[in-house]
Amino acid sequence: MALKYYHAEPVANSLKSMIPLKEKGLAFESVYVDLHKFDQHQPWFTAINPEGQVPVLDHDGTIITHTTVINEYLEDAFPDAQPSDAPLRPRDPVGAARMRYWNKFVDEHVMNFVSMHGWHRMIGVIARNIDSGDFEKLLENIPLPDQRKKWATARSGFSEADLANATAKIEYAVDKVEQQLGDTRWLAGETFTLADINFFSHCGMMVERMFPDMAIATRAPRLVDWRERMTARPGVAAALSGEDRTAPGLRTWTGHVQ
Ligand SMILES: N[C@@H](CCC(=O)N[C@@H](CS)C(=O)NCC(=O)O)C(=O)O
Repeated sequence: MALKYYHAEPVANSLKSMIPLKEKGLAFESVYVDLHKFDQHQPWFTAINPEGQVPVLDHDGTIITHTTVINEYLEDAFPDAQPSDAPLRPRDPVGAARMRYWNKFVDEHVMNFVSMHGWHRMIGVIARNIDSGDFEKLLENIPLPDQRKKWATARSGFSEADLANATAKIEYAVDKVEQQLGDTRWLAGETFTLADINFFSHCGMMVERMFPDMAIATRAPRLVDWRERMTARPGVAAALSGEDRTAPGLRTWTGHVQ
């Protein structure tokens, strides 16, 4: 059995599938894909993932992409490799449904909105530093039309209306999580699941640093406590300790390394 994980910095999607790998104690080869050098759009990488995005899981030559799919795949392929407290996907149908409900919420209503702010602050700076001709060439290499548009928009800047809408979505998500954590210890119930990993990777980890105006400490104290319980887990800590090659001045987004 050979697992290979292609990933960038331990943040957002790259972090999201790294955590289950570590939590499950699976041995894997780590392949760093340098997004700052646009490795993800190079032919060697698009031969592996034609969509030109990280992360990618290679299991004995089978390629699995998209983090929510990768994380459920790991549950199906390695059901016996689990943290000592509980499986990452509840074994009962109701628990699994609750986990998937939160995954759907994060995938559809959180991920892209946090990402827009991240791109606005970080990718925008990177994109504006590329000369015009070179930038057009870079766009030609991007396989997904939506990602091509996102790169172009990052260069010119996202509109204030889009950014405000994204902030409102994130505030809604923070309040929803805070309320849920009043009812259950973890997002999908009494045990830590892939749902916690999803929200943490996209929003929970860096929300204060990205949005100081939200005053998370007073607005969402249960979220702060939940995050402390997450980062105390050895699997999560191991995933977070991966290398971050982001230039220090651009770390408002990745933020976990000072
Ligand atoms: N839906 C995909 C999204 C993957 C994604 O957005 N990856 C980002 C990194 S967090 C990426 O590769 N960005 C580089 C680019 O699009 O050029 C997943 O869940 O894996």
